[in-house]
Amino acid sequence: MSDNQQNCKTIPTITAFEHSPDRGRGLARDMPVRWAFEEVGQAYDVHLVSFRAMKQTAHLALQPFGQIPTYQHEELTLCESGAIVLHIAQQHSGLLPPDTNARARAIMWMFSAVSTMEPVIVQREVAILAESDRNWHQQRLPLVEERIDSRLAQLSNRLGKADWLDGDFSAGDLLMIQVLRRLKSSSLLDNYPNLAAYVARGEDRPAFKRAFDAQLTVFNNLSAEL
Ligand code: GTB
Repeated sequence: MSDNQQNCKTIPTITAFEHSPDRGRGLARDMPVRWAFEEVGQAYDVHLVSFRAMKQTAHLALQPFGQIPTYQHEELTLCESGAIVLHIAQQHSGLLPPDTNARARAIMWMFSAVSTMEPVIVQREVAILAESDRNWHQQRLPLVEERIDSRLAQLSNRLGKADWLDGDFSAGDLLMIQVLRRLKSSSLLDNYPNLAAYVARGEDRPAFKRAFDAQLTVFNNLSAEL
């Protein structure tokens, strides 16, 4: 192997929407992965995929559910944005604390984001995007929003006046903030100024801004082509 080959490190490749339905608002799940890469200073490539390609054999081999994002680096292929963020956080310093117990708690918050907060928030999106023509929609939406509100109240109580959920900013905050960002087009965060400020603090991080700009560039380039 030449010196050149030895020094040549490969970089991970992720997949993202070619045409993101969020129109560059950074709500699709490549966003937390991009953000994690930016936080730890890891360069990455992005392979853009169409909705059609996501359902075809080549992509299904990477992501059995036909979704984005995926992660590929050397021998490793991953899907699930939470698992990808965890892998990045474990490979680099900066997103998980070195202390064993603090690290376990940061990982706990990652799970809280994707398994306790996100499902109720996704239910609201499903209600609005896929169920608005059902005759029970007007009854269901307030119920879904009450469930979200209850989770927000609990999270708000726990966060209190702290900047982050447990000490320094961690991958737990990254995923939690990304999940809460999905409520920004609603008024649901208005009753919880500490959560709104928490989201704003996350969005103010230089790494968030770089990740956001990168995904926005995909949308802007697409718009320029049309
Ligand atoms: N649990 C998986 C993960 O975390 O990686 C979920 C992945 C997922 O839902 N991916 C979506 C997808 O590929 C994109 S992010 N959907 C295509 C399909 O299922 O056919 C979800 C998303 C889409 C659009 C918006 N938006 O427009 O605001 C926000 C979030």
